[in-house]
Amino acid sequence: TATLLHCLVQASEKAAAIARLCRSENALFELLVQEKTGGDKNKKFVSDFKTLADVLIQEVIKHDVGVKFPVLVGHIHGEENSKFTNGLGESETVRVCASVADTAVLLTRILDGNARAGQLLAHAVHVEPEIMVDHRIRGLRLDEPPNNLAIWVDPIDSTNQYIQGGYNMSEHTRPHSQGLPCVTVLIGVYERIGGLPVMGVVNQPFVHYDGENGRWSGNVFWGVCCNGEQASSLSPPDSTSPADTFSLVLSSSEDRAFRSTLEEAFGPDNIYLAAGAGYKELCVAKGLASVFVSSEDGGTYMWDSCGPHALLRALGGGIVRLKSCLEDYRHKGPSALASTPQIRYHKPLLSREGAQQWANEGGLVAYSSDKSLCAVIEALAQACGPDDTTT
Ligand code: 2IP
Ligand code: CA
Ligand code: CA
Repeated sequence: TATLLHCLVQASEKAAAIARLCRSENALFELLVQEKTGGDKNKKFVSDFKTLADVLIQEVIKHDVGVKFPVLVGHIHGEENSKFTNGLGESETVRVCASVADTAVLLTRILDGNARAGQLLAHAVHVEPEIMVDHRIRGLRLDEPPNNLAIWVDPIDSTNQYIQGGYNMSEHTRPHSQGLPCVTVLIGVYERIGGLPVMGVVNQPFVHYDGENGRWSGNVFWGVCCNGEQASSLSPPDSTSPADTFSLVLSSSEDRAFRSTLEEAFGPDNIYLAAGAGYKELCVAKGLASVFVSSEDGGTYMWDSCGPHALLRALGGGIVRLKSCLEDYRHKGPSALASTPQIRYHKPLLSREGAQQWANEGGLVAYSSDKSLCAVIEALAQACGPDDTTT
C-alpha cells in the first residue's frame, strides 16, 4: 500500500502540473478564461475548456493509477464524466492514448483543431513529473490489499478560484479567503466494504509564485489511517499550546443565520471565510482552523471530502455529518459524540438522483481533535435549543 500512496502522490503532482500549465501557457489560458458569449462559432469552439481541463486531469489520474494497480480499474470514481460534450452537443470520450502523438490528435480534435493547445496538453499528460522521494512513505508498512480499496477524485476543487486567479501575499498564518491557494487536487482512497477513508492526498498546485520566472510551485500533503497505523506528511496540531484559540473556517456562501450563531458563540474574529471545500479541510489538517463546518445539505460531495478526510483521520481528527452529531448530542448527551460515525464513501443515497446521490447529506464537520468537535457541536446545540434538529 505504500507504493499505492507513492503512486497517488505522483499522480497528484502530474495533475497539479497540468493545472499550472493551463494557466501559464497563453494558448491554454486564453481558452480557460474565455467568456461564453453564445453563438454557434463560440459553441463549436470549446465552450467550456475548464470542464475539459477537469475531465482530462481526472482521466490522467485514473489512467496512471490503473496502469500501476490494475485491480483498481473500475473502482476509481470522480466528479467528472469522461465524456466531454462541446457547446454543439458533440461528444468525445477523453482518454490517455498509447502515445503522446495519439493523445495530441485526440485532444486537438476535441479542441476543434487547436493543435498547439492539443500538443501542450498531451505532452503534460505523458511526461512524468519529477517528485522528491518522500522517505516517510518508503518507511510505511501497510498491508491493506488494493483489491479492498476504491478511490474518489476531485481533479480540481475550487474551479471558480482556478479560473479567476489571484493571490493575497499577506495571508500566511490564517486561511486564504480566496485566490489560487484555495485550489486543490483531491484523491481519497476508501474501503470498498465499509467505506472508511484510509489514504488521502491533497495537492495544492499554487502556493508560491516566483516573480522572476513567473512560475508557480505547490505543496502536497498525504495521510494514511488503516489497520491501526496512522501516518501523515503533516504533524498533528499541538492542542497543548496555550496560544491555541478555537477558530472556524466556513464557506462564504454559508447560511447567514448559521454563521451568526457561530460568530456569537466564538467571536467574529475567530471565524474565517475561505473558498474551496478541499482547501478548508486542509486548513483544519494544517491547524489554521480548528474546524470546518458546512450546514448545507449537498454543499459538498464525496469527492470533496474523501481525500482530506483520510488526512484528518491520520492526524487524530475526522469528518462527520453535522445533522447526526446534533441529533446524537441532543438525544444522548456529549459523550455520544465520541461514537458519532465517520462519513462513509461507498454507498449512494438511493433516494436521490445524479450527482446528488453522492452529496454529503446533512452538512459536515471536519475537525482535528475530538475536543474541537465537541466545542462546536455543544455551541450549536445550545444556540438552537433542544428541539431544533433542522440545522
Ligand atoms: C466546489 C468548490 C466550491 C465549494 C463547494 C465545492 O467544488 O470547492 O468552492 O464551495 O463546496 O463543491 P465553497 O467555496 O463555497 O466552499 P468544485 O470547484 O469542484 O465544483
Ligand atoms: Ca469540488
Ligand atoms: Ca471539481
